[in-house]
Amino acid sequence: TQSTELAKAHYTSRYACLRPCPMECPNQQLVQQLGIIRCSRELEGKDTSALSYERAISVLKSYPYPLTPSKLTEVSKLPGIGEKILSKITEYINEGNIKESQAIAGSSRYQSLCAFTTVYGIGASSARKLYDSFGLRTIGDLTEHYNSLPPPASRHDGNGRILTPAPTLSIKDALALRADLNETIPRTEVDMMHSVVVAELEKIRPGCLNTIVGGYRRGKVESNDVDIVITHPALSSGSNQVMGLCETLVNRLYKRGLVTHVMHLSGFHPPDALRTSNWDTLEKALTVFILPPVSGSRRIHRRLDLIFAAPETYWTAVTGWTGSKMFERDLRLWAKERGMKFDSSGITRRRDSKQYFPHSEEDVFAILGLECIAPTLRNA
Ligand code: TTP
Ligand code: MN
Ligand code: MN
Ligand code: MN
Repeated sequence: TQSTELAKAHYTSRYACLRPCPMECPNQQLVQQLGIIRCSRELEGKDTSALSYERAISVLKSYPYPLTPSKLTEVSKLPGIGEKILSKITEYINEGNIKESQAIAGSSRYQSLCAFTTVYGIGASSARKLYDSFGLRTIGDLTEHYNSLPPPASRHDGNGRILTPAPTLSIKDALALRADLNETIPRTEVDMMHSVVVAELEKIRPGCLNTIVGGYRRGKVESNDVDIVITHPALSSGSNQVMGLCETLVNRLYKRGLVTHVMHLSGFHPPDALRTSNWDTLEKALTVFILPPVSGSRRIHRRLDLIFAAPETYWTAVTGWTGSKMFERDLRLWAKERGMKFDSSGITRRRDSKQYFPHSEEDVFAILGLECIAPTLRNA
């Protein structure tokens, strides 16, 4: 049904979804230094500049050779490498470091804003406000500040209904759990968390299919959270059963003491609650999870994201939640430029709203006219 001519993947592609990119690249140091500038632009609300850096960094991450002076001409022709970023790359090649990156990393404002955004729920603009308007500088200052505020006790929607039995994660809670939530999760523990969740799911609704997605699927040795996409072959998109399943599972995990907080449960929050554009319409729960106690071992709170899809959109959900963020951004852009709409909740042809129901991840790429890139090479 699809044209057999698939766009070929290559490191010079303008689209991240056509650039094979391993987890670690040959120019990791340069990428790290440019990352400091990107991060600073984002913290200062300079979103356009942050995005240019993000794009350039993504292109460099896919560049398969160690950078040397003789490679500069080729690098200057790569997509997204403008004059400004090229001068930083040149500086790095000649000097071994970038002055601006070092200045930023050493500035106390950058250090404070970075520290503030390690608290779940504090983004760049909140961080700036805490720094500029409240004069806060350290995590200690933050703790004092939030302890002096009345507790935000809004567990009800506008109609007085309880949102969920599990409490949401207030900034105060997030501060208390900061050490836990900032600790990365080794693959063996991701596997354990997955087994526990799937065992509970099986008790509610046997026969579900699921995939661990996100950074884990891209090969990350240590993840920041666990993302699982779930479907059931017998649930169709017309019914509300998938949504029911999301809530039932989360409530069960909460009652067992496995989920301690629920930051978002689809259907009860407006879609823009995540403050991300292009977000999908899938049912999902963003939670804090803790493994059952094992005698003698410390229990660490972990972030767990559960995403529920109807069987028809399972493979778009898996593709859309595998990432990376830039890979996903360019999948959407690529699709849009070809008259299609892609997100985790499906593929639609714009002209006649025709929907596609891929039978595999390869099928997702084929429908979009793309060569399929292995998940471990989607780190652009
Ligand atoms: P995350 O769990 O935020 O990121 P990650 O799994 O890639 O890495 P880690 O958790 O270790 O930090 O997001 C999961 C996937 O969801 C991500 O890989 C792509 C998709 N996603 C987007 O497309 N856009 C976004 O803004 C976010 C937050 C996620
Ligand atoms: Mn150029
Ligand atoms: Mn993740
Ligand atoms: Mn996640």
